[in-house]
Amino acid sequence: MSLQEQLETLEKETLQQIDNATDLDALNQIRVQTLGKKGPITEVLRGMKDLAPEERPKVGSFANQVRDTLTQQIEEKKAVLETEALNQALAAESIDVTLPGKQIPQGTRHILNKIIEEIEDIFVGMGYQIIEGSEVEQDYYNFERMNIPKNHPARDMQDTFYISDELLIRTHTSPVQARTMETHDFSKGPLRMISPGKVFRRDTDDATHSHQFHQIEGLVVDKHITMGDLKGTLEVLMKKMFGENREVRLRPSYFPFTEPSVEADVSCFKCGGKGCNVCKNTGWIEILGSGMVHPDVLEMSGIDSREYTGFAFGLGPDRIAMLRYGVNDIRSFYLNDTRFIDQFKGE
Ligand code: FA5
Repeated sequence: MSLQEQLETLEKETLQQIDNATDLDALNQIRVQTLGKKGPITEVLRGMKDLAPEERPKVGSFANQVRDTLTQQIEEKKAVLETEALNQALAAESIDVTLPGKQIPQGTRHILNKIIEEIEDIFVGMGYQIIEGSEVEQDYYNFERMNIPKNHPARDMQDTFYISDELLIRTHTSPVQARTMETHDFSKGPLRMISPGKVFRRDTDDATHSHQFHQIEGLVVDKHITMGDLKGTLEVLMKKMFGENREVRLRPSYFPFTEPSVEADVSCFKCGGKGCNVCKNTGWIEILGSGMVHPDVLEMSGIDSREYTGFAFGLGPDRIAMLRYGVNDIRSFYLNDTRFIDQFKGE
């Protein structure tokens, strides 16, 4: 068989093989076998040296033509196979947009944080500053500056966790009173602040007591501050929290750092004062402790108690949340059970 005939046969057979190739691997193999360095075309071109000189250009150009045809056919077939492979992959990965999506669980703000923020907003609207106190506090600020010296019986009600003899985790937010009073510059205006935060006590946990809970301290000091200012302020707070018809009642009480001291009650938001299970049939709900800042507390902070007076209060947002949402166990707030927390998502 002449070289020319060999090439013609090769072309025919290879075109057939290309046509039959069903995947890219097979096609690549044909390419390497036919057009590669050890392939038949290279072989033919090598054998040209044995041809008569006048035959060489003819056979040479024919060999090149065959190589070009095969290369082009392989490229075209490759494009076809690639498109097929892509279509197959797309079909296999097709997405059913009508299937329901995967729900990614979304967190929510804790209801206690929401209550605290709501109370903060009310007081910011009345020109109060929000002060952040420290959960680790000195015995001196937590007790002594609040008129509760060492061995004072009032310490019994607020036992806590001590870090050292002089350092403890605070039992109430009242030490923030002393800290803000001693730094406030009265030439810039009255002192009006609230301070929310965590407090800790050696209380036995039950439905209404937790060893860790929240308080919001409130303090106003200026010239001519009276109990009337205290009552009016608490009324604004209660009406905003529990509805416009709420009334506030003050009852005598005792705190070492206020004189006089009062417990503030709000008229029951459920029965309006007639008596029900929320107010234990009294018509009133006890909401916070407060009073006029004791002159000794003012003096210990370097404030002249003959010129300045003030009121202070401390409320428990945990108890307010319990009342408002009918939660009957304070411990539910601290269990990290998302089924409980999620109930307040819309609030
Ligand atoms: C005080 O802690 C005073 N520092 C409040 C105060 C501030 C009075 C400024 C006068 C002037 P008392 O111990 O009553 O007071 O606590 C205040 C509020 O904290 C209570 O009304 C209650 O709502 C909440 N509370 C007290 N103990 C617990 C507890 N174990 N668990 C949950 N809430 C509590």
